[in-house]
Amino acid sequence: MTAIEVNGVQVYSGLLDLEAQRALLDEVRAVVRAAPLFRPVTARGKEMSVRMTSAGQRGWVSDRRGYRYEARHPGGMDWPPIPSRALDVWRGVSGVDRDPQCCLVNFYDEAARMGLHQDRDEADFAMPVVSISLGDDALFRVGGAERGGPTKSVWLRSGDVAVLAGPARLAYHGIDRVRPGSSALLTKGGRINLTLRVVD
Ligand code: MD3
Ligand code: FE
Repeated sequence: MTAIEVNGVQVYSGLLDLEAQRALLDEVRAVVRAAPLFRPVTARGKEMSVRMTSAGQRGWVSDRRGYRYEARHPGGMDWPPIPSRALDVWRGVSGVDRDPQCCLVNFYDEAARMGLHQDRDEADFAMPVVSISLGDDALFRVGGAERGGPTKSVWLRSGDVAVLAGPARLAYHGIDRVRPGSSALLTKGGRINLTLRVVD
C-alpha cells in the first residue's frame, strides 16, 4: 500500500475496502451504544460542532475545566474496548510496538467542523496518531508546527487512513467541511473519524 504525503502526514487512501469499513462501523456502533456521543464544551463555554466519545483505557473530554483524558465517560461509565479492527489498522501502520490507549470517535454531521489545532494532550509526541475516516468525505487541512504558517488541504474519504508521526505529529490541522451525501456507508449520512492515541 502506497501513501501520499501532505505536509509530512502520510495518507493511505482506500486502505479499508467497503467490507472492512462496514465491519469496523459495526464495532463503532457498539462503542456508541455503550458510551454515547456527547458534545464537548470548550474551556470558554462554547459547544463544539463535532460530537465525540471514546474507547479504550482513556477517553478525551472537554468541559469548563479544560481538555484532558479521563478514565471514564462523562456519564460515569467505563469506556468500552477499542474496536479490534481499529487495533489491526494501528498495528499495521503505526510503526511502534505499543498499542493505543484511546480511540477517539468524532462524529460530523453536515454542519460540523474542526478548527485548526494541535494535539498536545498526550505525554509522548514520539508516539504517532493514526486516523481512520468512515462515511462522507471531509476536507482536511494541515500546516506546520507553528500557528499561522502555510497549509495544504486534502479530501479524506471513507476507508482512508492517515498516520501523524515525526514532525507532523505536532502539525496544526483541522476539518474545514464535510461533503454531504458523498458516501452511503452511514445510514443517515455524516462522517466518523477514529483517532488512535497513546496517552500516558
Ligand atoms: C495531524 N480529528 O480528533 S484526523 C482530532 O478528522 C482531529 O476528526 C480530525 O484532529 C478529524 O484531534 C482530523 C487527522 C489527524 C488527527 C490527529 C493529528 C491529523 C493530525 C495529530 C497531529 C497532526
Ligand atoms: Fe487533532
